[in-house]
This record gives sequence, C-alpha cells and structure tokens, in this order.
Amino acid sequence: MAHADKSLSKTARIVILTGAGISKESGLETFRDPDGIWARVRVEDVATPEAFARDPARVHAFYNARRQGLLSETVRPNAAHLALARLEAEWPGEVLLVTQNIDDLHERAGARNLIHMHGEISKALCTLCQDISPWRHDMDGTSQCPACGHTGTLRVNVVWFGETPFEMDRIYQALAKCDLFVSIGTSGNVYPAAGFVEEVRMANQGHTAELNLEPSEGHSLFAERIYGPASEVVPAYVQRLLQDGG
Ligand code: BJW
Repeated sequence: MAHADKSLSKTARIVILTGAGISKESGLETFRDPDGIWARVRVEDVATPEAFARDPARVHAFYNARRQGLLSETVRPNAAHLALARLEAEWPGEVLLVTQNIDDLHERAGARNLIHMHGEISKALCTLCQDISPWRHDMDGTSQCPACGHTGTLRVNVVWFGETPFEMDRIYQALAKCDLFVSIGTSGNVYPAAGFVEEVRMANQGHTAELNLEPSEGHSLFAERIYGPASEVVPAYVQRLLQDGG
C-alpha cells in the first residue's frame, strides 16, 4: 500500500471516478473479472452501435436482463456508495463523482453531484428525436418514444464502444483543477476514463489515489494505492479524509 505524503486543505476540490467494482458487493457483475460479463458475452455482440444495428433484439435482451437485475430487491447501495455520498455531503470543498456505471446506486445512496459518463440503463434514448426519458421496464422493437410517439426508435441510453461518453468537457475541466483524484473499482482498461489520472498529473499538482480489489492497468500512475473490497476500503478512506484531510 502506498500512502499520501501530505494532508489536503478542507476546501480541496475532489474528483472521484468509479467503476463496476464499487457495485460488485451490491450484487452487480463487473466486466473483466473471471466471473464478469465479458466472460460470457462478447463485447462485439452487445456493446457497439454495429451490434445494435445488426441484432437489436439481442442487445435489448442483454440490457433488459441487466435492468431487471438492478431493480431486484436484493440490489442496494453498499457501504462504499454510502460513504461517497457522505463525503459529498460533509466535505466543505467541491466533490464531483464521475461514474462509468450505468446503475443508479450512487443516486440511491444520496449522491447529487454525479456524472454518468457511460449513460444510464434506466433511461431510453430516441434515435429519431434524441429525447432521453426514464425507462424502467423492458424495451423492444415495438417500444414507443414518450416524446415523439414513434415506435422502433428507442435504444438504451448507454455509451457503447466507439461512441462519445457524456459530459466530457465538464469532466476534463474538473480534472484540470482538482486537488485530489480518486479512482475506485475500475480496471483501467477503457478510455477515456483510464486516462483521467494522467490528465490530473499533467494539468496540476493534484494528489491521486487508487482504491481497488487489485492493482489496475494504470496502478503505477497513482501516488497512493489501497487494495481491498470497496465496502471496506472506501468507508475507511472517506473517514480518514473527513477526519484529517488525508
Ligand atoms: C472490485 C471489487 C470490489 C471487483 N471492490 N473493486 C482501439 C481501438 C478502438 C477503440 C479504442 C482503441 N483504444 C482506445 C479506444 C477507445 C475505447 C476503448 O477504451 N477501448 C479499449 C477497450 C481499448 N473507448 C471508447 O470507445 C469510448 N469512447 C471514446 O473513447 O470516445 C472518444 C472520445 C474520448 C474522449 C472525449 C471524447 C470522445 C467509449 C467506451 C464505452 C464503454 N462502454 C462500456 C459498456 C457501457 C454500457 C454497459 O454497462 O453495458 O462501459 S464497456 C464497460 O467497460 C462499461 C464500463 O463502464 C467500462 C469500464 O469497466 P470497469 O468499470 O473498469 O469494470 P471492469 O470489470 O473492467 O473492472 C472492475 C474492477 O473492479 C476490477 O479491477 C476488479 O478487480 C475490481 N473489483 N470487485 C473493489 N468488491
């Protein structure tokens, strides 16, 4: 474990990036772990615009199953989601949470200043009128857009490979001026998120920390590294920040 060498001012600006690992202990699958989603489904079959054009029914079925899983009673925010919401509520400076996750567990835990850079599974995007609307049930080729009334034009509002993630300008602005960047539960395989730590290192003197089950692809780029289950290491890290600034 590598540690921080200085305390943060209580007005420090914090950016937190989360990935699938933070929701694992809530009962949701990660992607690249041995028991992850990409071990049983090919990316090219479900997570590209080409896959949707080729076989929309298959892609709808993939996301319908995951949406149903997210809505099941056993899936709830865990101690890591709750700790980050507590940090946002109690930290005197700005805290921006950027998640790659398409679940809503950060919101359910109470997070407010949150960007879903890879979209949200509980929203539909109309490919005709571009409207984005809440969508909590199954979607198929007969689903009707609530805004324009057309059928067969809806897709899940998530970012597939080759598409541009949401709110990148706002994210890069926050990275450029943050004093602390914390990456939690992400393997560091997918860009642009995997490059955020380098953005911070290049743009300013911000401290960087990785909290994950195991070292990520880019672990050596982080000044501080803490390994263990998110439900244990995140609450402890937040407690330390709130107590003495790091
Ligand atoms: C725990 C734990 C516990 C487990 N506690 N931890 C070469 C060719 C073609 C394209 C590219 C290329 N090189 C780069 C690209 C770009 C491409 C890319 O990165 N490809 C790479 C694979 C090479 N990226 C894109 O196409 C992106 N768009 C883009 O770049 O646009 C250009 C642009 C950039 C910047 C500005 C403007 C424009 C889009 C990427 C879209 C990713 N989409 C997915 C699917 C979304 C919907 C869905 O959920 O189905 O997003 S893929 C999938 O991976 C999902 C995730 O958000 C993303 C990241 O995964 P994550 O969260 O890191 O999960 P895992 O499973 O990888 O890791 C989990 C970690 O948790 C592990 O380390 C575990 O150890 C840990 N863990 N249990 C703590 N209890």
